[in-house]
Amino acid sequence: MKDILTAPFMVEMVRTATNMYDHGWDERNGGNISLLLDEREVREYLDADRAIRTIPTGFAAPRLDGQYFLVTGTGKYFKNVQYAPAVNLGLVRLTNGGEIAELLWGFEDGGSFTSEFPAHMMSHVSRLAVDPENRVVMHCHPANLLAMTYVHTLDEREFTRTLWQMCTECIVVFPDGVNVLPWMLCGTNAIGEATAEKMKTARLVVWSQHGIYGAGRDLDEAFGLIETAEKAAEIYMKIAHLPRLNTITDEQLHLLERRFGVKGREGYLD
Ligand code: 2HA
Ligand code: ZN
Repeated sequence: MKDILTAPFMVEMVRTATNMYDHGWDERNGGNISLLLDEREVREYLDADRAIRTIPTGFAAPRLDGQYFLVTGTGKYFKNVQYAPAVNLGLVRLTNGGEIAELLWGFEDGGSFTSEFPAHMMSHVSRLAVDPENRVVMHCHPANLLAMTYVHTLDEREFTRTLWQMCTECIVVFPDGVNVLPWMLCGTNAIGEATAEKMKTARLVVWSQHGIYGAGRDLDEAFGLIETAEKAAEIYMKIAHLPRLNTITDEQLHLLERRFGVKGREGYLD
């Protein structure tokens, strides 16, 4: 059996959590990541038939029955993931239609998966229906996107258009746009269901006055989506209070669509 700490999925997870912390997106215990794994790669590193303990999830997700996830722990600090992965991360397999998580590795201090596990798992279901290659759901608290939800309309078309106008690359990176939830109580099945619904039409979902969710085929894609949206929000927060003399026009956004072979969300460009 190979050492799981050397597994490419583990190395990448630790690097990503560290990088997110270094970006200031995950203060204290803020943020969470879940990474869908292949059974074949998991079995290279552990005996997947021996559960350390079982943890009820509190929701059903039949689509995910038998699936393996590497996930950050509740109350755990991203800052510490690199120093103690086996305490701050856990590897679980969902069984009983998603109602039970079998812990196969990690959470060594008796811990459990993130409080946002419902939002993560329900979002995986939504994204897998759109893109069978989706593997990652990521949540964090980037300051400028949060700030923007205090001063910008939460209308999804307007929110997306503003971000597209802030950096030339935005429409290329997230042509599907950014969906937005109003403030809701976090850690509940209700916000999980609402997030998953929004994940059907975009890989980025803003939680107003809280943070953002990103989804992607790998950790780099999810990270890069959030990174790009956060950069755009930063520029917006630098200029929102100033007279705007120039912008990226819809005509120019159409030029970008053609040049890069992407299509902005239906009805979002004039
Ligand atoms: O504590 O970010 O949304 C982790 C969170 C909750
Ligand atoms: Zn959060």
